[in-house]
Amino acid sequence: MRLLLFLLTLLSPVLALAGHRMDMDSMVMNENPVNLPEGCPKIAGDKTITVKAGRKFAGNFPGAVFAYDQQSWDIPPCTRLTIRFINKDHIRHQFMVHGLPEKTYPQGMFTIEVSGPGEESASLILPPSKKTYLVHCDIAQHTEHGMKAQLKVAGGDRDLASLPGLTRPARPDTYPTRWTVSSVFLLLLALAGGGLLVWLLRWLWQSMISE
Ligand SMILES: [Cu+2]
Repeated sequence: MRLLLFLLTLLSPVLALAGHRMDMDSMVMNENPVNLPEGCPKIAGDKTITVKAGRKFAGNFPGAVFAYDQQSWDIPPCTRLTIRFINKDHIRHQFMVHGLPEKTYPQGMFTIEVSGPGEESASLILPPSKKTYLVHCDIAQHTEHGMKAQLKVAGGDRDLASLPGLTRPARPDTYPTRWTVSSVFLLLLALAGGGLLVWLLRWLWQSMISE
């Protein structure tokens, strides 16, 4: 028994370290540094980008809570792109790309996820044609709150909407007045009330000066 306790004491720093490693856990889905997407005769080149994610990058954008440190990247076709994804927050964030060719990327997706703070790197080979891919964090409400970007290949085929600091929302956030029977009634009531008040004040004023 004593020997066991002694061994456990010796092992405790190792166990603590192992626990710490589990704190910062990360996940990569559909990494692809080798398979050429259809239409790419060879890997055109290698490129690495560093993407930071967290609350602190939302500061410049009104209404945003989370953001990446950059909202748009433009990469040549058939490039092997390595993404170094750094999560600065103490919660989970993702770098998720959509719309990739499904033959090479199941469900057209590529994802790096980090429960932060921490970082993870992974590579993918980009397709050959001019297209804009959606990049976002799929954790509930993170996209709506600003964690949205675009990855353009060969200049892209468009700009996505609602990119913090870059593009306008697809649907403007307006609050039009809807006229219903009850809203018209309330408006008339308010007008009548206002008229009554003015009449009452005039009556009071006149009765005061006539005294
Ligand atoms: Cu997130």
